Amino acid sequence: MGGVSMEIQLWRELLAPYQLAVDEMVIKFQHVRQEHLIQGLYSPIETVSGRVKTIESILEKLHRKNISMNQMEEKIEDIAGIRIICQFVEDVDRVRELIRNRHDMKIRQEKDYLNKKKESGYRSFHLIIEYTVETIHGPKTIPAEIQIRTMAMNFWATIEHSLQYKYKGGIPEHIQEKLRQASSSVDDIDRAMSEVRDEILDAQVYHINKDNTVRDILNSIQNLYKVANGREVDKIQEEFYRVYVLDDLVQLQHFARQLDIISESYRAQSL
Ligand code: 0O2
Repeated sequence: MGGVSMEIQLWRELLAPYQLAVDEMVIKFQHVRQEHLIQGLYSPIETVSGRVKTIESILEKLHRKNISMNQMEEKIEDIAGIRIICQFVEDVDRVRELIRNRHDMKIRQEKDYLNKKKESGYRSFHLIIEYTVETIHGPKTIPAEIQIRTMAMNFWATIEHSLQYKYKGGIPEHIQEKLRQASSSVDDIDRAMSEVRDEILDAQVYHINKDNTVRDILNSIQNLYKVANGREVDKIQEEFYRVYVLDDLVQLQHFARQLDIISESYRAQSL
């Protein structure tokens, strides 16, 4: 193997466990969201994403912080990065609590840029955690950075990050000032949204429950077609549409229970 491709191969090997950690954690947090929805609960997690820091960005950070290559794995804690986006500021604490209660992630450090925003106007809550992956050489514990922020904060951070890229860290002062103003507008939006959070939560929980109930009903009807008389199931289907258009969750849930009883009786007959 030549020098350059050898180096790339080494990087690839070095970063592999970090990629595994990112993939696993993204799946795990997506399932936290799923679990809430399946149980008809509001999820404090809206979306999850993850990335392994690029080699270029790692090298830049080593240089900026005067860290040697062999200290990299120990000193650079955001090679594996997870981003959790919430709808409301209040959800950030709930996600922290969820993480604190897990046994597969150990919190090493918390950085509260949520209550103490950075000079730039950046707001987010960061957790540095330790996470163990199983590799072909055995278990490996690595640090990872979890950023938790609202959709509005993420909007700001995404745009500001691309400007940092454009100006290579030297964003002109008048643009920095605009960004700080925009950051306080983001705070206003988050505050305004928090004031209607209860209303929004009610509406969302209603929809989650309605979706779950409708899905259950349609599943039962489909199963009934296999065991019951077709005309009878057609009638049940019509009755379902009648209840469905009433747009009343209590009636829908009542219908679902009735349907359960019918399905149960067919199951008993078939035994
Ligand atoms: P990437 O991969 O491009 O996002 P550092 O700020 O890196 O010198 P530290 O202590 O390592 O210091 O980390 P810190 O301050 O907790 O933040 C690390 C990450 O938070 C950054 O990663 C950004 O993703 C995000 N971040 C921090 N400050 C800002 C900011 O002012 N604006 C935006 N948009 N994001 C910020 P990197 O290293 O930039 O890498």
